[in-house]
Amino acid sequence: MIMEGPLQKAPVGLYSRTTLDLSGEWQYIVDPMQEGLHLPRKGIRHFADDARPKGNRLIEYDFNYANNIQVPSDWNTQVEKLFWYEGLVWYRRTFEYEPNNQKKQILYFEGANYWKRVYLNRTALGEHEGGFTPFSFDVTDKLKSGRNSIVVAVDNTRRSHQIPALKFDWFNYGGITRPVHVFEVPKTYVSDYELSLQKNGKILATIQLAGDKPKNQSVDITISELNIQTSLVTNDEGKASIELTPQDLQYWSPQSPKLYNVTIAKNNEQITERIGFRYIETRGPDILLNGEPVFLAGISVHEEAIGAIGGRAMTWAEARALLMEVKALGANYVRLAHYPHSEMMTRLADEIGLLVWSEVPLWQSLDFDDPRTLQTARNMILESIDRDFNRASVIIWSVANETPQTESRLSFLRNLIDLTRARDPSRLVSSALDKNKKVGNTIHVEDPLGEFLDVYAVNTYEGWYGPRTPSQIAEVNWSSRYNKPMIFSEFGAGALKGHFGDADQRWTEDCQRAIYQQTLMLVDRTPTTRGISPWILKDFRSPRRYHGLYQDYWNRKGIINEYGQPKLAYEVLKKWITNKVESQQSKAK
Ligand code: GCB
Repeated sequence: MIMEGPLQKAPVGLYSRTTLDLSGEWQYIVDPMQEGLHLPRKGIRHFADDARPKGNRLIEYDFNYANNIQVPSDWNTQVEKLFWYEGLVWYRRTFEYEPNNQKKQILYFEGANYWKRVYLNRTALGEHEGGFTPFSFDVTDKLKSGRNSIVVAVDNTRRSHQIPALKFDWFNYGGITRPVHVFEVPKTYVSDYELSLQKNGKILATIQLAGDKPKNQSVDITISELNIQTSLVTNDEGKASIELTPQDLQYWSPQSPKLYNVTIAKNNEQITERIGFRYIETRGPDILLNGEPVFLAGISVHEEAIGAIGGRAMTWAEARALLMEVKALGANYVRLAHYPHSEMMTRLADEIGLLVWSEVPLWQSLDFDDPRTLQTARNMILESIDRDFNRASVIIWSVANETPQTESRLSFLRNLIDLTRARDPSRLVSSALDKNKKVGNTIHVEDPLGEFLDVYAVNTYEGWYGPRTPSQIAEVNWSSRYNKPMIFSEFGAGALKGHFGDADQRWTEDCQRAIYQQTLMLVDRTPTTRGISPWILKDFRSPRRYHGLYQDYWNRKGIINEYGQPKLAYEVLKKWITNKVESQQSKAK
């Protein structure tokens, strides 16, 4: 059922606003029969209504007697009996609030997996689909003075028209996995601002106002360190744009992740945040960062905390721990696989200097013929771009991973690529391709999707999934019909930490190391390679990894295990990446 709801494009700049953070204890009710979604009917009232029963009416649920759960959280790693649960769970939280009636109030979710319906004070606000992007509601006039109650129905059931669909190789953590906030903005407010460096060295700045009177308003942009202070006036659409000419701009790069304080201000609102400026483009097989060729040397990372439990809820400390592991390899790049990671991750990447590949969870087989799937994919990429447009670290939008080469998939992804480019011409578009043609020992990239990408990526598991032994990777070569940059977006092998043996013996650290050694030589002899992000930093939970001895529902392709302990392949990769990044820097000098 589609609810009518004031689902808004989430205002950007969350981390620069003062918010009431609703993290903490919520109550939850597990609803495997989906009873709570039914409209009120005799005897049962739907769970959005958390009022006390009147008279002798039978109500067979009560949030006040429900167990507590932390938000942000996934329910799987917090509640033992919900470890494997996929279905509907109701969350409730009450809080005191005094709305300022001169302002608008926004209820903002950083992310919850997968489908949600949100109620405030017993009124349905709307629904949202997709597990990894923010969504928000204008709750002005709906928030009361005093006690308020939010109820969220969250359902992580896998369905064929969803993204991802029925199968994927990571854990389907359900719940309100990212923080929830209430904040206030003026009646006319800054809903978006975007600053990006152009090839001509100027910064294109666009500001969008929304609310009551967005037209003909004066807004200021200040970047003191660059001697920029300017006033603009919004047009009939509430928008104002300008090209700024910075003096002595220090470009953002992984070696020098310079961020500037940028202030956007209008009469009754001021937002300050830190933004870096860099320019990314391709030329033939090269990727150029600020006009200089760059090799993207890094690794793939799932958003799962280091430690025995794993889990999806990310704290700053957990996010930092993951990205510092990437930095410790000497890397300048990270592939945030296979879905938009939390905003903390991209903000940290800005701060510590990592170029980012950001992806939407279009993974292998989806229902490319279902118009609902396309609509969801379009929303996901837009929500992702809206959130991260100002992150200098993000240079690539990846629209899909290993999708089958069919007609319907091609037109689906072309639609998505066109949308991505139209929305954000300042970044590169890529995808990890699948099923490349093998002729003898040569693997040839012919996927027609490659024609529509700026950078194409391939995943290769020679030595692991194929019949070859690690040493036989030496026979393999890659070629392509595209004169574009190529990234080896995945390669690797499963190894159980502490299990040693022969290089040909599966699950040993020795075998994983041999596959890394051989595949890195393959990377070196493939002339158009401009990046690597082997699979993967850390062992991660996956329901598809059944082997009782070696896996126990963990994908063991990490170069560190779940506790962060390195396997033998770690040093091989670290050495390769460090040399690559250092030789690139010395060439640039
Ligand atoms: C792949 C997928 C990735 C899997 C990996 C594996 O090709 O892109 O999501 O986890 O292989 O371990 O099989």
